[in-house]
Amino acid sequence: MTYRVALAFVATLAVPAFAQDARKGSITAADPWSRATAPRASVGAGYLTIRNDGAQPDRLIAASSPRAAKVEIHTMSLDNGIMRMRPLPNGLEVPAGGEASLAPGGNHIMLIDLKAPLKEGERVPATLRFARAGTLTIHFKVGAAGAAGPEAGHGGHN
Ligand SMILES: [Cu+2]
Repeated sequence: MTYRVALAFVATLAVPAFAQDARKGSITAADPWSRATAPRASVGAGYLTIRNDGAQPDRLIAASSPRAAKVEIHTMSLDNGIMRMRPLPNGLEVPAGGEASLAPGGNHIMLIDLKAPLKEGERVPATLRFARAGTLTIHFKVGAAGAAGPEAGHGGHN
C-alpha cells in the first residue's frame, strides 16, 4: 500500500518539463521558439526540434500561421561565401527514430509578410503539416531579438 502511494507521487512529479512541446502521432515538436523582429521587419523565423519516434520516416511538407501571409520551410547554405536561404521544395525529412533540427544558421520556418512584429514574450501560433502525422499546431515562444536559443523559463540565457 505504501509502495503504491509512493509510485503515484513520483508519477505526479513526472509532469512534462517542456509544456510547450506538441505531439501528434509519432511526431513531437519540441521547444518551438522565435526572435523578436524589428518594428518594420516583414519576415521572422521560427525554430524547433522535430522528433519522430515512429518506424517510418515522416516529412514536414507545409506550414502556416495566422500571423504571416505565407510560411515556408527554408534551408540555409553557403554560396560563394554568402549565406543564402531558399525554400526546401520537398519539405524537410524527419527520419524514423530520429529528428530534424531547425536552428539559426540552418533550416528554419520562415514567416513571410508578418501582419505585426513578433514581440518578445508572446507565443506565435503556427500549424505544421506532415506527410504522415497530419497537422500539428505549435506556438513559437518569442525571445529577445538576439536570442541564441529557446529560453528555459525564467532566467533563460541570453
Ligand atoms: Cu528563411
